[in-house]
Amino acid sequence: MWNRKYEEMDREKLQVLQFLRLKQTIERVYQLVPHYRKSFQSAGAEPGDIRSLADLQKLPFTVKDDLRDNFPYGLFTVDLNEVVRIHSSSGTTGIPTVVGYTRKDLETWAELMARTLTAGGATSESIVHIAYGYGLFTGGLGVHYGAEKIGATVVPISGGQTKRQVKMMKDLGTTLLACTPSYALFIAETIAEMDLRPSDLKLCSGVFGAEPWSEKMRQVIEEKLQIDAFDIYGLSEIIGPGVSYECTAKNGLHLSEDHFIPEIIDPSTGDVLPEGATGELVITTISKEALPMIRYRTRDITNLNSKPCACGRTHSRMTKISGRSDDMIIIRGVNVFPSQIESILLEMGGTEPHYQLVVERVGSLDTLQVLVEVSEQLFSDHIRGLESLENRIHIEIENMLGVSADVKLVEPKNIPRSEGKAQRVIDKRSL
Ligand code: DLL
Repeated sequence: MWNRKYEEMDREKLQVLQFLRLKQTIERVYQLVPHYRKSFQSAGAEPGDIRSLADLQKLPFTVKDDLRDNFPYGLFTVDLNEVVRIHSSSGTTGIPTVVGYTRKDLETWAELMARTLTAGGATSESIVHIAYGYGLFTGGLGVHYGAEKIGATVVPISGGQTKRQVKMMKDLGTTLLACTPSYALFIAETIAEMDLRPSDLKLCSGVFGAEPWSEKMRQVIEEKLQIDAFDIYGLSEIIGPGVSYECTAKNGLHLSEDHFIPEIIDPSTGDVLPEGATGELVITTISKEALPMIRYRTRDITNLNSKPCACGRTHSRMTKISGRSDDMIIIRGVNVFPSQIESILLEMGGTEPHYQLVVERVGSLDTLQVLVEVSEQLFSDHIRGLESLENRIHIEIENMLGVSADVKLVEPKNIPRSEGKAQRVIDKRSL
């Protein structure tokens, strides 16, 4: 564990700390950010009304559009001369949003990433290969500063040139890989293409995140790379990676509650749900300086559990993100998350973890096409085998999710590979 004092803090003490930090944060945004003052006032709330952690519910939510409306610096609580770094959220639509960090924010972020990487097996002896993109995306630099804080040896390779990446990992004796889960698979394929085996490398573990991935996908990655794969979660608006991370129990991601207060809400009504219920994760930052966030709606779907964990950490665990409320595809009224289809595809056998969902509207009817790659071996077998697999997947999706999908098996290596976040859904309805 990187920081026993905080990671194992008694929950009662933790709540006292949270309340103190929350009060300071609320005063700060109320005094310094016109947007928050206005939104608190229209909700009829003042900082003095927050007398317990539960009172947080009296405050309004913050959403992505608030960042856009106040672009670029409108929600910052410090002068620009105190801001030492800018990152940007990876959203591809609409006006971009930027986030800022003071020097202290960068220290907090490095601390959180040191916890994350330590939980994922890193020590000062590790050689950490960072294939998350460097730049405005928070993945590369976020992991970078955490790994340096631990004293690990950092290889800041960023994404791309996958064969060169494999060669570097082999030559340098890399022990820990950090990238998106889809890129980890691409790296695994490339290792095989280069006629290498996982045992030719010294990789022991990997910290993967920035996109949803199923439990089944973890098994595939662990098997193909012969490593322990850990899920790490975060978002730029809150700090970047380092918001929550898996420990060796691999039974939920510990959310650093000494810096963030999580809530789960019903995404349609905004009501706060009881512990254990699945809904949208809302986060309030309680230590950030440049850009504190009050009740930020992440759009990510998960649930929380504050029961003790086998690892000794006391911070609540969130289950793996099942999807984003805005990534959820609604096919003829049925809500479908790409990760549900991913699980079905990987359960089947004969398919590879490379797939795409194409949604179209024909007349007034939504159609869902599932494109999935088959394994080399199956592809070279009899054509009838392919047809029967298509049928079985079709039936399974219909049984499990209640939607009928047109399943199309495609040749190995025909679905585009990604070096960052994979694009799983192509929704032609909104084009
Ligand atoms: O993706 C930060 C990050 C970098 C996290 C590297 C982990 C590793 P954004 O680009 O702002 O930040 O995207 C944030 O990505 O709201 C989720 O929808 C999704 N996401 C991030 N981590 C996970 C994960 C980074 N482990 C958005 N599982 C979030 C599922 C994830 N989704």
